[in-house]
Amino acid sequence: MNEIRTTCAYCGVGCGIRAEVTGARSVTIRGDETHPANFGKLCSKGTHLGETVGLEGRLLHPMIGDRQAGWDETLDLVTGKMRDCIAAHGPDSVALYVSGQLLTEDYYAANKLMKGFVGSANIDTNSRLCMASAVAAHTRAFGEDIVPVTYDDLDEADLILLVGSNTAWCHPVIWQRIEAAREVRGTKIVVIDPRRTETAEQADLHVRVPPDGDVALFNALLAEMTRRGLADADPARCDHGIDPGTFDRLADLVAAHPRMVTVFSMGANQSVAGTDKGNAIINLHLAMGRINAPGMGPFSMTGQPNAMGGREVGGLANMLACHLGFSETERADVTAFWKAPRLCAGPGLKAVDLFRAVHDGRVKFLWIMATNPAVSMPDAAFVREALARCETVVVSDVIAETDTARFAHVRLPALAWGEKDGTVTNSERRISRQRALFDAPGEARADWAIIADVAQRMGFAGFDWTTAAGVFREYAAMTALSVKNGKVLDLTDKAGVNDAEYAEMAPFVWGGRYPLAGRTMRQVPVEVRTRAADPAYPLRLNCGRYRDQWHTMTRTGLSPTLSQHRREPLLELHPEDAAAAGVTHGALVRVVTASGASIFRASIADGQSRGQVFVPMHWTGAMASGGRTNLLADQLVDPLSGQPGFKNNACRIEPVASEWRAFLLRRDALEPKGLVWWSRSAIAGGWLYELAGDGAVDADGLLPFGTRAEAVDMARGMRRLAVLDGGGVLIGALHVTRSGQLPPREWIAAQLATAEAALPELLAARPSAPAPDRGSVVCVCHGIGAKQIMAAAGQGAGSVAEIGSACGAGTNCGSCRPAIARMLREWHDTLAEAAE
Ligand SMILES: Nc1nc2c(c(=O)[nH]1)N[C@H]1C(S)=C(S)[C@@H](COP(=O)(O)OP(=O)(O)OC[C@H]3O[C@@H](n4cnc5c(=O)[nH]c(N)nc54)[C@H](O)[C@@H]3O)O[C@H]1N2
Ligand SMILES: Nc1nc2c(c(=O)[nH]1)N[C@H]1C(S)=C(S)[C@@H](COP(=O)(O)OP(=O)(O)OC[C@H]3O[C@@H](n4cnc5c(=O)[nH]c(N)nc54)[C@H](O)[C@@H]3O)O[C@H]1N2
Ligand code: SF4
Ligand SMILES: [Mo]
Repeated sequence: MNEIRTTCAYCGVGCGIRAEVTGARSVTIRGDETHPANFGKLCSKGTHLGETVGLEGRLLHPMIGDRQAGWDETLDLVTGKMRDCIAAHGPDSVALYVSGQLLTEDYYAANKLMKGFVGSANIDTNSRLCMASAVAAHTRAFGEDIVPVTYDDLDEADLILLVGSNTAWCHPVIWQRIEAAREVRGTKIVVIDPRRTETAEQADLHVRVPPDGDVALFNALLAEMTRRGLADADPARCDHGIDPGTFDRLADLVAAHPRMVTVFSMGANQSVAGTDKGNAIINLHLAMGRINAPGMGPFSMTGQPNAMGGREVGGLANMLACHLGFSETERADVTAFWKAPRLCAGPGLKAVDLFRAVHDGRVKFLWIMATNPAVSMPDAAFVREALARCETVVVSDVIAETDTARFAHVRLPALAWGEKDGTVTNSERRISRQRALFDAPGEARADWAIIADVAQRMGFAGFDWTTAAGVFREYAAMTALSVKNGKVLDLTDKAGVNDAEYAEMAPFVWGGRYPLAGRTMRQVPVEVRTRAADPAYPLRLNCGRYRDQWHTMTRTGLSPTLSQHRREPLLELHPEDAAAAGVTHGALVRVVTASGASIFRASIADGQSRGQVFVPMHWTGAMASGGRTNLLADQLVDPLSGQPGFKNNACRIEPVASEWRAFLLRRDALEPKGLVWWSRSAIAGGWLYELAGDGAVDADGLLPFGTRAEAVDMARGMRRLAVLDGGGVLIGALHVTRSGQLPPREWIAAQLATAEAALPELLAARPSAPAPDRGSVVCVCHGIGAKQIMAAAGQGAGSVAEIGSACGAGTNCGSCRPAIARMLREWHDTLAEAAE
């Protein structure tokens, strides 16, 4: 048995995994019970990582335009363009845009190349869209970017405030840990979020804060605690817009529980007041002395697997490596350590400004690594225009066709999770190893090795590492400079690890459990700031994540299992807003902002507050014609951190009409043209498309070639087609209606690539002897549907655990347990109503 311990590819929880390699490209995944981040647990995404290690869609060779080229030719080209650009236009005409999905070793190499040798700090990271406000808040309050808690503090807290965090979906293993604390010690959970998420549903108290109302809320809390003699501060009282009863309950909870952890993530950071939100939270902890002791502290949770590692090695344009700034001494120290010929003089351009500089031609050479800015940056149409104008765009990715890769002059194939080898740092400052499970496919190479190769071709010394361990040792040794400059970050005891020790290195936390104990900490005055109202765009547009999708879906979008949870990008809205706009549940709706417009499927949900709508961030041009959230987001940023205010744009909505609607099954993907709407979703053996259009339906263009059967049902306005290959295997199906209802998709989708169903069944999209309808899938691990769960409830299963014993749902990764709890509550409410 070939079992390898590694770390999950996805979120900042940083779960340890035991991977058993079972074949050339197959692996069995389970949680590592010895890893201190997760003690064996994994969420749905981690559990199903094995589905994403295939080579489908991978970029396996260097590409110049559409031509496959050798590494030498390609890197000579990249180096030549970079050198010419620097010679003709100076170092600042070159930029790197990198990512928290790089390993620390990759990040270190990229940062050293740009800041030390190209001589420009124009290297920024997608963490600018994610953590930059928390970094700025930490730096203002603590003098260094330090997270002052570890996961142990969650176990030992009596009160946990979750601010702008849908923890049950985005950090599910942390959520399970919080729930365990509630079971063990009765920890109270408060969710501060404008909408009722699955996390909020599970909380003891849900505070529906108005969009960007957090600074006012935390100031008001601080004032109230001061009034009660529990805090020492002088904040201005301000109107917080929370109903008085809820505010009093929150204040009572805060007053009663000194062991309080305040977790914050994107609802705090992604705001034009993101830095002040972080400091408002930290201020409360400082004023109440709730920091540097068990079970208490402000806790900015990281999003990406290595967001924290990137912060350590200086991935952000406004820092040097190892938490150092740009003072004379710090610059001199770094220059000496790197033997840097021309260290950058000061901060470089932050992401939004960086793409502006690409747009107006100041930056002419852009190298993008491990991020998909054509989708994930705000004002995506502007970003695409910038990419299209740029003289040289180099993209290092693991996937061949991303929305960003379409603009690349050169594409460099990088090692993916499962092949790469190095370290990542999670939310609690824990450094863990990611280890390779498979050999490098095709000609793919480690990101750090590609960067080092370019640096050496440029003639720069100090890039002759031969292993990831070599890069890590150099970084660890460099933290002597942070120590010298009075910082906490210190890995110098790892600077001497040999290759074997590095290979075996066990997870460890740097900075210890209370890294700020004994250090100076300050309360920072914060300002209530929000966006101006605009009568043309009366609704607030909020956005965020789905439980089973990761960012721009380049990997999770390929998983049939993970795609079951949400197949389409939905616009969630309050029933009264829907009625006012003439939008019905399940219909298409156009969202319009000052920046752009995009179409979504409407989902009327009372979890949304009146006047606010919610959309997912995930869908790309490769997956749908609509659902393009960042066409809607503007370029407004927090003035201190430069982080975009993604969560609060102004919009209006309008219904979208189409003459027909359809679904389509196919083995391989295509991008339909000329439709009102399309989106696709992975199913076993192919893709399920949802379509809407006007005029004639181009069945020939949509369906593959094969033996075709067709049925037309005039009465119901339906046309149904099925395509079989020579062996009777279903290779395509198209069901169109101009007036009626389309049948449910899951049964017929399961027939794709099989020869099990009879033609009349395929044309009806249901089996002749119908199997019991399991309803929409809730538990993706065991494939248990809503109707099966309700049936178990009907037979007396009264708790999530009892549902698990009855039908298995929720017993594997546990990501669906909040959804089951909600269903049980709704079931009991219905029973109670019926009894009245
Ligand atoms: N399933 C899944 N998990 C992920 C990811 C993923 O793509 N998919 N990505 C990872 C990454 S990189 C990140 S950064 C994290 C993000 O993790 P989260 O921050 O939990 O995720 P989001 O859904 O973006 O936003 C969280 C919540 O902020 C709320 N919010 C919006 N405006 C406000 C406001 O003004 N105040 C408050 N208090 N709340 C507000 C939203 O309603 C939303 O419920 O998730 C990580 N984990
Ligand atoms: N509207 C809106 N927009 C948002 C957000 C939001 O909440 N709302 N959230 C923001 C946040 S917090 C984040 S973190 C960003 C995320 O946004 P992105 O970083 O753009 O999202 P990903 O899809 O994770 O892109 C990662 C890319 O790197 C590739 N990749 C994966 N591993 C490797 C590797 O090892 N090497 C290389 N070279 N490539 C690799 C993947 O194939 C993929 O193309 O989105 C931001 N944008
Ligand atoms: S919580 Fe889930 S996605 Fe995050 S690291 Fe753990 S298994 Fe991976
Ligand atoms: Mo993120």
